[in-house]
Amino acid sequence: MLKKLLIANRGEIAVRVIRTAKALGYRTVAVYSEADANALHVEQADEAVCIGPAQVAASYLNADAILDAAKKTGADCIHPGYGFLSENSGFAKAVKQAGLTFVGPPENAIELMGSKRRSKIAMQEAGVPVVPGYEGNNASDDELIAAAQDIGYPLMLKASAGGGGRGMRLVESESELADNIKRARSEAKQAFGDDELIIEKAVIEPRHVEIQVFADHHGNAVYLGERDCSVQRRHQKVVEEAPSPFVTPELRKAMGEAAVKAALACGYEGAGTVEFLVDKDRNFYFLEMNTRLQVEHPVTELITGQDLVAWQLMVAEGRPLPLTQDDIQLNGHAIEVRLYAEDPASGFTPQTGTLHQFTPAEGEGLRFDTGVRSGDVVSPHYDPMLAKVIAWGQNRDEARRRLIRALEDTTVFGVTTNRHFLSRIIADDTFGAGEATTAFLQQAFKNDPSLAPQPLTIRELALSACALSLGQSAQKGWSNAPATVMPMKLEARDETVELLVRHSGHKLLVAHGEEHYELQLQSQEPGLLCIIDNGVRQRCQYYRSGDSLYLQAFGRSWCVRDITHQPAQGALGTGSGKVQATMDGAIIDVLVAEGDQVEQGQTLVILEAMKMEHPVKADRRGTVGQLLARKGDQVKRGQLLADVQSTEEAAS
Ligand code: MV4
Repeated sequence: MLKKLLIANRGEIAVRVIRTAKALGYRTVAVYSEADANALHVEQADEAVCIGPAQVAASYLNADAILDAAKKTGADCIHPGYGFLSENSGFAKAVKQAGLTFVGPPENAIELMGSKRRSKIAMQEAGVPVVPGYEGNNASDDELIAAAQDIGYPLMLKASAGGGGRGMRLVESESELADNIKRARSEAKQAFGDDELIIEKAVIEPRHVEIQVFADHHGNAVYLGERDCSVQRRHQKVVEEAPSPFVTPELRKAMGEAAVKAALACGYEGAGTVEFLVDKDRNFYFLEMNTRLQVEHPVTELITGQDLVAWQLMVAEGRPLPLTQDDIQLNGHAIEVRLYAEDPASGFTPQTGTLHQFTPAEGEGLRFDTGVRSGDVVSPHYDPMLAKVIAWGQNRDEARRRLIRALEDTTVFGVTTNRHFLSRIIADDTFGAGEATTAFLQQAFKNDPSLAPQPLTIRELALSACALSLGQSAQKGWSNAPATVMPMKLEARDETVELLVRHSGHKLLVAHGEEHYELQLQSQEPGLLCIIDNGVRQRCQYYRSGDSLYLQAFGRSWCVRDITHQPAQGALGTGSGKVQATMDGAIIDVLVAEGDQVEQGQTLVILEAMKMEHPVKADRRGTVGQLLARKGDQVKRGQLLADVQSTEEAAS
């Protein structure tokens, strides 16, 4: 009997494995790097061992340190999670040699599946459909060129040691072949230390459909349906769902049986995933087999009602699979998205920083798998995935609706995330119709607004001003004192916006150039405002950290910085001296005369617009040269009102 499980991983997958292991009565051991000392997976494990510094090569990839930790704690089995050492046959072997149980397949299955060429030959022999191509042993350039003649174009050159899209090249015509072979070889050598290449016919706009398989020590193997992971960006999965909207019951059975054949052919044990490409005519082709539990396993769990980590542990214990193929029923639909700290509006650059607040949404059919909580720091050392957000529904649209709500209602303050990009994909019509292929993000979705910076709307600006002005007053709400106009300067992304804010009673009127917006405050509590917006009660969550304000409302989230009290321009704080009307209105007072000395920020004239009084101020210190504004004048936005000359200018 196994008693103590060491999890050789971090983040959400470590937390996920610990959850089931504890529930089944195992003691759990976490390993962690110095950067992860306070991480959730460390907190949740019964025991934890530091295995080295932040760099993965020195910690999570350090097999010796992990085996030492197992020895020190008396762990009798090791779960590798995904990534890191999970598909390293040498590690699986070392675990066994140390007298421990590896919760994963035998090392020779890992090794076979690590070679595209050898696995493809093995699958072909087992009767699993593969993409037609050429898999010569260490084929020379001439052999590859000759083979390409028979295969035809377009074709794919793939590094035998590659995987997940690395070391792969599409070749459209014969004239491009020789050059591509050269480049592919040098890339493969660089990336994998092995320049062996194979050729395949290119499948056009394929879908990525993978089958979850399980095998035990007693010769049993089953499939637990498929997952459709066609929505990918640069070979990173973005959306995963089960079942696939493209797979018919007949196709499911054919692919499932092929995947089981694949598992049996390589003496597989435990959890595995057989990846296939599916073309528009529903032909399917073996691509590769992942010899680990996958990131996207939760969608399979939600539609089968099974705990795949529990199955892995049963298999590791030498027990038979808990269900036969006929017992495995699929129920409903599940969709998972990967919530990342990254900015889709600037090329998906990873974001780092403190996660001031992270509160997963709650609701029927929702599951969050996460390794972080409020207050954690998203560091540059590791993958910036914050959580997997998974929704189950009776049908696909119910799962979609629930997932969109979950994304919109999850509070994330502190780092920019891809949540809006994700909810736009799930809501998209092409995706909704089940028509997304691996080309979806590059084609139908490539001009989506979530992929470009969007200026804040006047409504978002008004709400920002509302939250900021509440933060400043000590009492609840605004006073009933006569209306005052406050200028406010906000920085959002790269833009700076100047607002005029007036509140009276519970009303707030915000002007930005010619736009204006009215909001009414209904109630407030820390971090939450209830407002009436155009007659509709809405909620807004916010978090203030220094002069940064994070907000979330209307299904969006954004951040502004209050720079009202910072010097206008640069350290010297000097503007051009050309003082203009900030909006269309009437001059109701002129407070200075030509020749007056004025300070930067001194009010020169009062402009009335939208029933509010707006002070128009000098943007530098100096002498009022021309004064063009006269009491009673109607002025247009941008109209020159006064010219403040710097003292040096006036002297010359
Ligand atoms: C292909 C292909 C078309 N034809 N092979 C990319 C990841 C790697 N596992 C295999 N990949 C592909 N192999 C042939 N013969 C197209 C892809 C491919 C792809 C596959 C799955 C998911 C997303 C993809 C995105 C671009 C290309």
